[in-house]
Amino acid sequence: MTSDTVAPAAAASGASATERFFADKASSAAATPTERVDLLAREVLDAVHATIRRHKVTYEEYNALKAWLIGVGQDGEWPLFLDVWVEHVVEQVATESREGSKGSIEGPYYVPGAPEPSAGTTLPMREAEKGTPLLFQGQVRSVSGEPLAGARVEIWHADDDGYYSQFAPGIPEWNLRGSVIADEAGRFRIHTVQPAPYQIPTDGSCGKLIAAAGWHAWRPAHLHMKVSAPGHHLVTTQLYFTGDEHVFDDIASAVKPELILDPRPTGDGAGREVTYDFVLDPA
Ligand code: MBD
Ligand code: FE
Repeated sequence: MTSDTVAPAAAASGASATERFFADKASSAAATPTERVDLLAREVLDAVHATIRRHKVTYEEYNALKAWLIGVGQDGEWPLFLDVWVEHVVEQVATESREGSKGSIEGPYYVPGAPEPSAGTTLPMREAEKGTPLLFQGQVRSVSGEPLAGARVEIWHADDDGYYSQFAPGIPEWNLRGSVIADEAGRFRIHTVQPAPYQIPTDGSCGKLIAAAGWHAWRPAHLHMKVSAPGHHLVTTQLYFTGDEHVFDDIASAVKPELILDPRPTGDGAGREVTYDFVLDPA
């Protein structure tokens, strides 16, 4: 990724997520058994057919759908579409028997292999990174209460303009991304900046759907996290901020009450700090 000065273009973020998906995850698709594909494909199609009958869908509407579906692929926005409107239910089903910390969707903008921050536990950021400084700290424990020494806390989030590094142009490669190792007591401290509320790209096909349906494109400001330790289930989650206009009105339906932070001003008044502990289920 070049670090030029082009203004970030939102639709490019959706398309970059397609390349990212193929690089990391697409290969796992081949293993789905025939009976399972038959069952799931038939039920989804049955639901589509039932909707067409119930609402007497016209040829005009059918062709509008066709054009839109073709456009989603052309724009590279399938990962964006699926993660915004479908993933939250997959996440709910995948984690329903967990006792530890609540998870949330991964979304399209995770990149594996973020560096362990060199400047102590300050995330990589630009010299004049905009936004309120935020100290995020806590402890990683097992459901049994035992601290998990050396747990890995991965974090990635948007900048103060709502853009993610590696998905919007002009941002240094690992900006606001890091992988922090907890200490002997399972504790971690991460210095970053408060992310801004995030508007999903409005200039591609997902934006067209939002406009055509009269919806809004906003997600509340959020920190993405992956927390892991040997012998435990990895937790993928997101943390939000109390008072955010969209905290109960997330376009991606990915907020849970347990995931809302309430940071307080730091002693010097320059920033905010918050403590949040993670609890991992044994594998
Ligand atoms: C995001 O930043 C995000 O977290 C999700 C789930 C979808 C689109 C953009
Ligand atoms: Fe996000």
